[in-house]
Amino acid sequence: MAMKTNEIENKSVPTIVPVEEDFPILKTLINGKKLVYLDNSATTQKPKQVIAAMTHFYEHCNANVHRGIYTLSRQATEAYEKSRQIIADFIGASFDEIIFTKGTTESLNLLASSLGKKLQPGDEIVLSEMEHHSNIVPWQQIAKEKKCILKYIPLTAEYTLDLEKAKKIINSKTKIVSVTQMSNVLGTINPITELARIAHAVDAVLIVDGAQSVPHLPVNVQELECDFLAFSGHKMGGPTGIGVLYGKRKLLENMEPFLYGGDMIREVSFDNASWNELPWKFEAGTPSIAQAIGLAAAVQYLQNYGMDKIVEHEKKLTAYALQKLSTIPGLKIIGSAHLDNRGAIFSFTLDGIHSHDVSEILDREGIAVRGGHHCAMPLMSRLQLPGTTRASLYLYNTEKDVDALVTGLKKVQKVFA
Ligand code: C6P
Repeated sequence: MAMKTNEIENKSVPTIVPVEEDFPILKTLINGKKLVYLDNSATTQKPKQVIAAMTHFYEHCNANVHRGIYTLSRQATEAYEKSRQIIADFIGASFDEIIFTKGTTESLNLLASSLGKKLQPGDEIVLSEMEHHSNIVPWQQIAKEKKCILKYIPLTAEYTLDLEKAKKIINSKTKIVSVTQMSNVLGTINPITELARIAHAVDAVLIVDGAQSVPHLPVNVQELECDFLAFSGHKMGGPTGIGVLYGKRKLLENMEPFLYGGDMIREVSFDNASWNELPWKFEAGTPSIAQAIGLAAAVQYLQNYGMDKIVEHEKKLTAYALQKLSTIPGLKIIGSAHLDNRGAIFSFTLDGIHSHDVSEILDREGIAVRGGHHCAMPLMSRLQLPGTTRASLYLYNTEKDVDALVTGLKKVQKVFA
């Protein structure tokens, strides 16, 4: 028998301990070894609750949204829009300030395209040296098109942002400041509220790339004082193909749409069109409906577990991992040693061994890590590194996983000895 749509979002189960039980894939054998999944910055594994919410949607409620008058379409619309409210509440935003996109990349492209329309020659856009390509390339393109100037906040020797330099770089010509809240390479957590105040003092907008922070930290857009926040569902236990752009209502109201087509319009004639209200003005075409429902289930899963508990768990693991990794001769951590301003992302180099070789040999042990430039080539060139090996942890990782990594790295060193 079909469930009512509102049961989709409400049926998420209280946390089962240990949390690993919720993630079926973690039982998988890779090369005969139990999977040790340490590539959570790339994407996270999905709890049963998310898989069940999406299966339930497809089995009982699948229809297009905002179009049909029939029951199934109304149920799909209700579930989709309820998901938006769950996500809005999660980050302290309002319903109409949450735009569903494909992910962080699309959210940032939306901003570059839409805010870019209003830029004038000579206007300045300020980024940081630790940005992912998604928060560099769209701005480079707009800067070229509009003859604007790109500037970068440099790093300190501690792999944090140099705020004193930021205060000088951000000036009356600055229109946009766009920075990551947590670096996907260094793990550094940036002082967003301080940057927001610096940006607002010169009437610039502050955009936050939350791809790595929203899954791991309690994030509240009011407390951050940011104007926009971009993040991806798949990095927080949700499915791929869904992400979020939060924007302050007043700013979104004054922005032009990014994509044009069905659903984002109010009226269309042969010569002209007018736009739908927020948030649908920015959602052209059939959206990722099941994915939005899956993301809401992921948010509920994280809320049930507790974002504070995630912070606490990852802090303990970070202290443990930093200590254990420091026992490996020839291993250099590329990131801060201070627990206060870093997440559970560990980039490192191993003397004389390429990061791709490290990843490949670890894979033989069932350990998944990422090697290379991590889509942050400018940062790598700034650090004068060809790449790093990166282990990134999440709520289901344990000290045992860190031990497996350390044992695996010692094996890598033996292969190259
Ligand atoms: N970083 C990593 O392995 P998408 O691909 O749109 O979901 O997210 C892009 C993105 C934007 N900003 C930051 C800080 C990111 O870390 C990412 C994704 C992955 O580090 C894949 S390259």
